[in-house]
Amino acid sequence: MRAKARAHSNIALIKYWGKRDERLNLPAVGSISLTLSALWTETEIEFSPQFQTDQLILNDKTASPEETGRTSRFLDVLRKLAGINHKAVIQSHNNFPTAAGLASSASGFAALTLAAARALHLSLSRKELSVLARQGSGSAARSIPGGFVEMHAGQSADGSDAFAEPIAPPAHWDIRLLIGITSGAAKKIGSTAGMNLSKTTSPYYQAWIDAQHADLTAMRQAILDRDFERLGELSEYSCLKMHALALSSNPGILYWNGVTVEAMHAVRDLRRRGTPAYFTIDAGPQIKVLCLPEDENEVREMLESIPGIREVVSNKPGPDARILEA
Ligand code: 2P0
Repeated sequence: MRAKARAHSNIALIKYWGKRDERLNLPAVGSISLTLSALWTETEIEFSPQFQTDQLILNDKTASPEETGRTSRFLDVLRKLAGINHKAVIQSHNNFPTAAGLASSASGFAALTLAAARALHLSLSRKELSVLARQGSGSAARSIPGGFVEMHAGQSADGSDAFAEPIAPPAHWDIRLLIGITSGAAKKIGSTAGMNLSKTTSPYYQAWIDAQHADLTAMRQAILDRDFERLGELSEYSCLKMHALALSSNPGILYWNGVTVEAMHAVRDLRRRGTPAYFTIDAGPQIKVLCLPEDENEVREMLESIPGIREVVSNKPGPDARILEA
């Protein structure tokens, strides 16, 4: 009972921030993301009656009890579905720094969902896989499909309608997303804790929820129309609103470092000089820049010229999560 899967990370263009149910990890808002070509997780899992406990090995090191516990609780959901109680050994590799705002939980839980479902001989639709991945991590639901993806917040109490599906496949539109790495350190406050703090303390939380529908509708259309300026403007707008929510929590949550802020200004300077480039930032200090293929070199040079940017990773729209071995 063994399988190996690869899932690519994703970056939200219209952000998810806030949960309507913590136990089932149901998002309070829908979101729209781009699956990334260059960042992925490969996960191999084996279930066996011989294993006494679940064992998680992350990038060749035994994971912390917290990480192993979260993975174990997630596997319990799949074990229950399959009617199998075997423990598992999980080996997972990211080709990028873990937990620094590069959505390792997105690709990680998506790859784990796919590999574990196959190893347990569960026959599931892409929708069912996305519903399951969500229970590991909200953004993981969006890493089951490739290309341009929409996550539905859903309305049901059981979460069966809170899943992600493609808006358009990777070949629909060649846009680029460059990631400027400003720090390799783990983030200080995780997304789940940050979202809960915003929900319970930010005076702007309800306004954020109320405005999301319009942003999702506009972004869906921008993607279908291949309107890059619109996609970029909406991405920057949603990103800054999400960070305004984090900043207005009590105590305020600040995910940026100085380099992040320098880079935001540099992207806007480039735009003033005529190059359509737009930033987005997640729950960490990395800067992500959206641009068209013909402007990729210019954007890369701009990012590399900012002191404190250690590395720039270029992405195109990435593929669906898939089984590598079974
Ligand atoms: C997003 N983020 O839409 C938002 C924007 C980060 C900033 O989803 O608690 O790891 O596991 O559901 O998915 C990152 O949070 O959070 C995230 P949980 P997740 O990409």
